[in-house]
Amino acid sequence: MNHKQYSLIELGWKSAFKDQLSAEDIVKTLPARVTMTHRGHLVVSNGESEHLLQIAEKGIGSLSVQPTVGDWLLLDKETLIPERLLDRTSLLQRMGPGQDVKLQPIAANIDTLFIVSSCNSEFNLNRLERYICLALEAGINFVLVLTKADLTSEANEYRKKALKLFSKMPVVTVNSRDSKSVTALHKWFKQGETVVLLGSSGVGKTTLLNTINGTSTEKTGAIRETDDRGRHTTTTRSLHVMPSGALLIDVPGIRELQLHDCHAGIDKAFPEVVSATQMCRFSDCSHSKEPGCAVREALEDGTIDIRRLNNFSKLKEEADKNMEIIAEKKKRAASKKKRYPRKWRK
Ligand SMILES: Nc1nc2c(ncn2[C@@H]2O[C@H](COP(=O)(O)OP(=O)(O)OP(=O)(O)O)[C@@H](O)[C@H]2O)c(=O)[nH]1
Ligand SMILES: [Mg+2]
Ligand SMILES: [Zn+2]
Repeated sequence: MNHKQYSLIELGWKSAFKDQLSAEDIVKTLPARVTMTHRGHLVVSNGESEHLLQIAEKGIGSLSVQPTVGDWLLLDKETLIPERLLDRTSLLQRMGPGQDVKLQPIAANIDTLFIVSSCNSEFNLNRLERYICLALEAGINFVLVLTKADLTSEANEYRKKALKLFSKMPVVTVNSRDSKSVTALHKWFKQGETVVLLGSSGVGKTTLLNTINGTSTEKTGAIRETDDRGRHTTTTRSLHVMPSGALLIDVPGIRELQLHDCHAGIDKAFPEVVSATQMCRFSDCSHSKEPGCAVREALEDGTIDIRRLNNFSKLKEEADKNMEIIAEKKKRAASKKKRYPRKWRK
């Protein structure tokens, strides 16, 4: 984060957090926001100073959940050890990559999600729908930012395709390197409000951050010309105070956004598919051969698009599978916790 001094309010402190403090908390603890996360450690700030917190053992000490960028922690005034994680106003999470698949927080206490994609071969409707499901599940405002509009004559075509995905989603095309072009995003940058940038590597998240911030402090990286893929230049999650007073979170490019058990978000993202499935004669209709299938009818009359139907089914299956994994992990964690108490070290 920039090395200026800030008030808690400038870091996004709101009554929703303050209301969680008891009289004893006010005397004994300091609220601090997680401004950076990197494998084994976190950086927290109370506006006046920053502290590095290392995770001593694999786990979260006396905190029952893993903190992420944007979280508010109460630190012991004397030792600066985190005592409590304040309830979040919102949380973006996904199923983490790798073999040991588990629920992974991405960012907390977010007001607006900028889904960042580019006007090139990176643009993918199925992938964008994943981000929409995630935002709807988390109950946060979201905007699609299509970058690299300066590198194509077809920016408007990309925009039109994206507008069909979700009727209430604003779609803005920009050149992330140009501050004038980026002014179209300013209306979402309100003082004390937190905006997070999510998208694949190389779409220009850090470039946007630098342009909005009017600096070039954060490292950006060239993409491969052959397939428009980035090189995973950003490796930490970090929160920055913008000149407008808004807080902007940059995260490393996401390789594959695996949805967690977000059935409600998926249903909201595909309203036309859900309403057709509810009209099928049989409640367990597989939409293949059954008589009275409203989904097949809707496909024929064009109310439903086959790509969207297929993506909906795929995401639902994924959410089902991950729901089971999450339940299983919870059970195992509950029994493990009793045996290995976890500790923080300063
Ligand atoms: N012409 C043009 N180039 C852009 C635009 N946005 C980003 N770039 C370039 O694309 C490359 C990747 O940008 P980054 O900002 O590093 O991408 P990122 O999304 O932060 O990538 P990761 O950190 O790997 O997730 C850089 O060379 C940028 O200069 C844009 O709107 N127009
Ligand atoms: Mg980056
Ligand atoms: Zn059916």
